[in-house]
Amino acid sequence: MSYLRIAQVTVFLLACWLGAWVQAAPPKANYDESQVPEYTLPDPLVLTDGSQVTTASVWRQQRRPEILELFRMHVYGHSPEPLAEMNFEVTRVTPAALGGKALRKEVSVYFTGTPEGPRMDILIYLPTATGQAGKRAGGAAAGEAVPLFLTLNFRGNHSISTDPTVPLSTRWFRNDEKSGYIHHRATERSRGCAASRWPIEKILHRGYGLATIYYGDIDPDFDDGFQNGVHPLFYASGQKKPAPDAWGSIGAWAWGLSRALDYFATDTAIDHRRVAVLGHSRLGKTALWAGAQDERFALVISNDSGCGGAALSRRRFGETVRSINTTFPHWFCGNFKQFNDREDALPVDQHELIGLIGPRPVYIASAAEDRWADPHGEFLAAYHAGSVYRLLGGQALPSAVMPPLDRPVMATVGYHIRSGKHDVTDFDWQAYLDFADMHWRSMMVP
Ligand code: GTR
Repeated sequence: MSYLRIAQVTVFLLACWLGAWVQAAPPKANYDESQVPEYTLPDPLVLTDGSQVTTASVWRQQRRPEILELFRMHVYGHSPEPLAEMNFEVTRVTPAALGGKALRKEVSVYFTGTPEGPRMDILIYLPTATGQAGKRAGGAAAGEAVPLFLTLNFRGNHSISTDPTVPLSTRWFRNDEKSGYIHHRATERSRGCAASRWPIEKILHRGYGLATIYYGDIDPDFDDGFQNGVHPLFYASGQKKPAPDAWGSIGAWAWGLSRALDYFATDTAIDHRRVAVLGHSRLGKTALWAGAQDERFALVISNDSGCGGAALSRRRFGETVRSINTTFPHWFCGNFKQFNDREDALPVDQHELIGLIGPRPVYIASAAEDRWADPHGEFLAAYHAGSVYRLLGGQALPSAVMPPLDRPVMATVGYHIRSGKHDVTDFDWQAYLDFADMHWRSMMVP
């Protein structure tokens, strides 16, 4: 072959490769507010038959179930009831953990009723009478059942503090050599690697407990066609994967949060009527979905949850429905993929997810540098959930204009945009503790 011929073939192959690459590459994310398309949000207070919802009872009996079903059918999928055999085992109680400040409980939830089957491990810290006596704002005083924050974690229960006696998780993890996750397993070096996100002592000091579960206990976060985690427990004979309108991973993680609540209802040391469900990022999406479905969650907090969480899908700012469905095909239900590049065809938008939580307190937090999550879209969803809150006697966000940086606004709906990046910081926690105090003070046992 002549050099000319070789050069021609090379150019041709390069052009083919480039063409294929351009086709496969997702469109560039939009970060320009002026490029946000015109859109019309579905009205949470209009029934599908077009009639207006003007009373709380029509909301409760008709519109709320309608919206919930739309989210189940098109976004997160339907989740099953837990198996009747499910049970709990308190595997260890440590009365003076964290230098005496906490009572620590470890609880296993056996989804099929036996330790051999799939299980999730809940790590619980409750303030002790000796360490944390005295009157606190919204949290428990000595001897009372303790209200708590329930939060899934990304890196194993052992990652939230340097407490050396928390067992190292033996589950699958995403590799991260720097933090000590090697060959998909946690090593001792990973202990406490996420501690900056978990101000345990501050939480205890305010009279609240903290409960956490590694989200991979419920469903490992990678796309394996739903062969591991809890999904296969519910397959009919011969079934290989969930139906297009059945739960994906977010649905499963949210389901796990409800199973933790099932346990709390059996533990007299915990005030299960005051459980705040809180999550960051994909787990913020999960917290919102858990709170929307399960009305036993008394308060819901979304930290930087973005697309498929608090952010309005129709804005297509930062992460879009197509990009999330492409990178994480296992998070939502199969049907959600029909809305790639068709956000306007969605029968719901995320302000209605927040509306489903009403009239219970909900807090949406953004971070200024977290543009991928569309802070403005998160704020607007919280704002537009306001009509539902007002109908139900709650207080909506007062203004359609975002508050200044680092200035939390707290009504029944709360919101802040803090400076900095995608993360959970002490500033965020300070706001969440204040928000819980504000709403739960009145519920304190006199
Ligand atoms: C990103 C994803 C976001 C968010 C985040 C996280 O890669 O695009 O939707 O969930 O991960 O969970 O950390």
